[in-house]
Amino acid sequence: MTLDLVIRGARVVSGSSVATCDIGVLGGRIATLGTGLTGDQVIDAAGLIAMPGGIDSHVHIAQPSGPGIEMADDFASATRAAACGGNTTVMPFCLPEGGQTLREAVAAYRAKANGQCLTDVSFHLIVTATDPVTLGQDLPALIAQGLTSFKVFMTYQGMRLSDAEILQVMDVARAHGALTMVHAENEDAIEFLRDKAERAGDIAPVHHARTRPIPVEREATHRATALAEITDVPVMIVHVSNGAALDEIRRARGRGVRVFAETCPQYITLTADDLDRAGFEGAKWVCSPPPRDTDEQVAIWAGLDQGAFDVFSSDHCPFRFADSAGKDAPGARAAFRNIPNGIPGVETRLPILFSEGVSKGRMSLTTFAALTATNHARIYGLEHKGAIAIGKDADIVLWDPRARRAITQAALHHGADYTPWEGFEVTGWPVRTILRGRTVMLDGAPVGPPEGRHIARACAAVTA
Ligand code: DUC
Ligand code: ZN
Ligand code: ZN
Repeated sequence: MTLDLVIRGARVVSGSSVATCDIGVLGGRIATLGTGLTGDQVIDAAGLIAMPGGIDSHVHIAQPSGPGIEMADDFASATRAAACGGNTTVMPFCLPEGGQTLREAVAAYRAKANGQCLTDVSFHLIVTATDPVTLGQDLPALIAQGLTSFKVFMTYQGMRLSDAEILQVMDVARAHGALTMVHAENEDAIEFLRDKAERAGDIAPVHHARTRPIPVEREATHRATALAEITDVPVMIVHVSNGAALDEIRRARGRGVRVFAETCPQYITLTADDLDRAGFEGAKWVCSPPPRDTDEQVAIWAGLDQGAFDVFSSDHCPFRFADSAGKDAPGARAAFRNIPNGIPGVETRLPILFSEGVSKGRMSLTTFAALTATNHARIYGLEHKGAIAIGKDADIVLWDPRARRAITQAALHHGADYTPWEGFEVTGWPVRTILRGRTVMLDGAPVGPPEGRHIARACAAVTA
């Protein structure tokens, strides 16, 4: 057997083991692991760490975001940034807009992505309607086509579902074997606090964080897990930002509810003080749930240490600061209510966790691989992804664990015009990303052409 590619001499992170060996690739799949392998192409990876390519199961790309607000990334720029950050698969959302059906939305997102992507792509759905066609026809058909997970929102007028509606959606998930992801924040409480803040003239970006305090998320997290318990389905609580919400998840698990939990870089590195910068600058850190404080960072780290989190995603949701802070501000758009919620992070997720976790001795290489790739594949049903193992897609990222750098906007590849981590020092950086055996990033530069594929998924971890 002549191998197409041999990656020679890296420390290979495979399942629960780390060993120095060669990886042999044939036809885009991992064919063998061993020593002394030869092949048509050989990559000398001595001194590097080979990890499963990152899977970012929570990104927003080219998603409509309100009147006059464009997302900063299309599929070309987002997947370019993803590949440069060590990822081989991203999982964006299909959000129906302007009366579209879910099926029409999926077709539209696929069209936007076709031929543009440097990484593989597998879509989730966002369910914002519970009419009979959506629940009775579209959702079942799309699940059968491999879109086996969907997000529901408990917040945002126009997107939020009531508890009754969430129960209906979860019931469809149960009947057809899909996974429900929940954005857990109590909209009524936010609206109450936001109105009060506005009446007091408190419209600066920091009031975004102050009007979404921890109880808003804690209460909704409890409710989401209770709704999952009532319908007897697994649930993924996305972007958990604090210890009290995580405690609700622990308690639900204690009752036997199958609750998966996700956290993100912003909740271990940023705080609400970042939104409290001079003028309108704090808008660069507006995301939901908002970053909290250093005590909550400690609580999230404790969760990571204890295995309470299943996945670590970016929640990449990029906007251009210039669009908010441009000639219209300060004015109506300067009010925190009108700042689009979301920050860019698909390119910085892995370096931040590698540096803060692995390089600082808080996290093993195998836990890092689980949180950034393996668990995403297992939970969302990416059968051929997420591990360096024979038969899996040859999706591999090579890390230089000694590389030290400061994150800077100038060196990133996303469409946003800033990074919330400007100047953040990291140790460890991905130097080569390989998608199905082909290099898509080398030494920080994307390598074309964009040959990323749509990946349909088997049923998510609903039977696990
Ligand atoms: N929730 C997300 O998951 N992403 C961006 C905005 C939001 O509220
Ligand atoms: Zn959300
Ligand atoms: Zn999101």
